[in-house]
Amino acid sequence: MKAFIFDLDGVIVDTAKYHFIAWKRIGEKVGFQLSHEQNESLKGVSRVESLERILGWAEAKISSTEKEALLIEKNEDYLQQIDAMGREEILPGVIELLQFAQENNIPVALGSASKNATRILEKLNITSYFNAIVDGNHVTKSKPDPEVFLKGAALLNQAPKDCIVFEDAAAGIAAAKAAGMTTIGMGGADEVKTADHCFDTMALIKPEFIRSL
Ligand code: B16
Ligand code: MG
Repeated sequence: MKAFIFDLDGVIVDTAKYHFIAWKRIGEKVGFQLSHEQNESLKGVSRVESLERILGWAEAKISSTEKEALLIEKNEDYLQQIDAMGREEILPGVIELLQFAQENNIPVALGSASKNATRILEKLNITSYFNAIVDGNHVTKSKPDPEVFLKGAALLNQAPKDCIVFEDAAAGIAAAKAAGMTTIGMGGADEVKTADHCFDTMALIKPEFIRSL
């Protein structure tokens, strides 16, 4: 069977709501109200690029020192919320699919844009399910560039065509497609409808479906 590559935010756990709270506060600092739709478009986008987009929407011109300070402030705020998170926040069906992979010797990698990925996996106590971790600290180009997923496949010693990527964001689906991988869009948002297959939750993914791939 093929290898699995999991995105983190929006696939394993819904951290988008915490990013939203933290980015909203940063937006307010430059006199801007970040909308829910705008936050949706930041999914899978790196921290630095997210700030650039918010400053663009706000038409705010600030120095690189001020940008650096806002990035630190955003991350501290975000981490404070993440640290209060528990295993009950793992999305439905995730543990079952990770266990299925383990029982069937399917190699599993993480392919996330987040620089906080290892901290989040530790917090959720699921690090041991992953044979390889590629996150925002290991890539130079963010999604929709395929780098994060190609690195994951390489670490698993798998050909890209033999990898199945679980993603919740348009940028992530585009990245996985560019890598030549099978894509599974999670969460039911319109932006992931371009994926090869779509599921509202992982609890709906049955072993027969995985075997059919
Ligand atoms: P951090 P993913 C992405 O994670 C998030 O979707 C995106 O909203 C966030 O800006 C990015 O990680 C960077 O996160 O600030 O923790 O480095 O969906 O690729 O797992
Ligand atoms: Mg995501």
